[in-house]
Amino acid sequence: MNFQYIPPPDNPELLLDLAFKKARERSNSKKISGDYANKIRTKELIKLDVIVSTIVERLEKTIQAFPKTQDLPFFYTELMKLTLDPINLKYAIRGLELAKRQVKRIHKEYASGIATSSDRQFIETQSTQFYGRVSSIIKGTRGPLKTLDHYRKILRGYPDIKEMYTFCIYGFPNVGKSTLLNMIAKSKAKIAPYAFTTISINVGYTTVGEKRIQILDVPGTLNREKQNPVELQAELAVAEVASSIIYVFDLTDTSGYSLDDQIALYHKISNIKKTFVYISKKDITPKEDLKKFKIKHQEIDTILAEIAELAPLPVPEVEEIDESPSDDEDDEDNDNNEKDQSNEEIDSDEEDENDDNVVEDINIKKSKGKVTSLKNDKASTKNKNSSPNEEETIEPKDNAKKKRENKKKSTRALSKK
Ligand SMILES: Nc1nc2c(ncn2[C@@H]2O[C@H](COP(=O)(O)OP(=O)(O)OP(=O)(O)O)[C@@H](O)[C@H]2O)c(=O)[nH]1
Ligand SMILES: [Mg+2]
Repeated sequence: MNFQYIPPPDNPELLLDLAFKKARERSNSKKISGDYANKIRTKELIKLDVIVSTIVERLEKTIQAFPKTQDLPFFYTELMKLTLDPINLKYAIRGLELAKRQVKRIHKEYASGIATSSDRQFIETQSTQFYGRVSSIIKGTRGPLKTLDHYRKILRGYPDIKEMYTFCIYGFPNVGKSTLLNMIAKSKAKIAPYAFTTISINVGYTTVGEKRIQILDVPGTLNREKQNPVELQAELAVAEVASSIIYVFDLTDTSGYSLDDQIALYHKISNIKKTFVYISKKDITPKEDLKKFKIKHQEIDTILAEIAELAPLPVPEVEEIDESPSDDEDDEDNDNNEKDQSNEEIDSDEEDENDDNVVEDINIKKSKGKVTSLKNDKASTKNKNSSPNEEETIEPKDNAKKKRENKKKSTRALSKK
């Protein structure tokens, strides 16, 4: 799931400028026949139409660019609770929706008055009033648009987690987790000699033999009851995404965390997920400290080889047998599409009779969600695919059909994410 490409929301003044400019250009480019009153009326109606359609289109684009929390996988909704205020995000979107509906409603009101008038002065007064009201509605979206721009920047930092075998590099802050990620994945995560250099989840990839593996480098975790939202991102990644853990021990005193604390956290995590132990900073670790360390640990290549054993083989590309879906199947799909469409939100002008100036009054509410503890090993079972039958090259027709149906289902599921 990629949040990188949410465009910056419009600035209200620039949006108004754009809409008014387009309206002028469109009305000037139209050749209008008839008497003077008809010319003025038609020109003004064109302007009103263009202003409304431009504004509605741009607001809608911004609204659609933001993820709908109800459509997101659990991991991302929880990540949102830790990194931003989802209720506030909802209110900002609601602000734009209200503005959109208000603009549509006043357009209806003014356009019908202008369309039935032949009085030039009346038409011009109505148009001026319309421009004024539209301007104040759009200026009222300044708050929501600012909020959305702020959240857009946070969302851009979210990891693009793919559906594949994943392990998580976990441990205390400053022990060398990001250094290890960079070494394995040839990535460029920020590294620095202080705690909490990493405050969001970094993702990298590596290939071991035929196996492609996703790696998460998470913020450091202190072994304490009440964790802050940055630490809780690590817990969330472990609980919801990782199938196994590489726990990083720093036996030097450079990280600033005692070995006893690191051991206590290791016992906690290894009770939850399959955990491999890696010792960082060996180049500056006294040999006697290495000898004294009794917890089973391995070199990174050995760990990766063992992790690769756990990862499923890549699913081979299956050549589709050309078997067009039956009419019944087509009908069923069409029915579903129709049902989906009928569930779409329909803008209702009636429900917004008293919406004027509501945008300005939106009271931004705060609500902080929490991930309070590590969850059970859901992800490890979720991520384990059974190995494909390598000998099976040509499938019986029934299998091919089933496979196609499954593929359809999984595509639908993924496209939901
Ligand atoms: N000498 C030596 N220094 C290392 C090694 N691995 C990491 N470091 C140093 O340890 C410091 C912390 O490294 P990071 O990789 O940022 O540690 P981290 O665990 O990701 O830290 P947080 O993101 O704050 O949790 C940096 O100054 C690194 O250069 C190593 O193998 N040898
Ligand atoms: Mg780091």
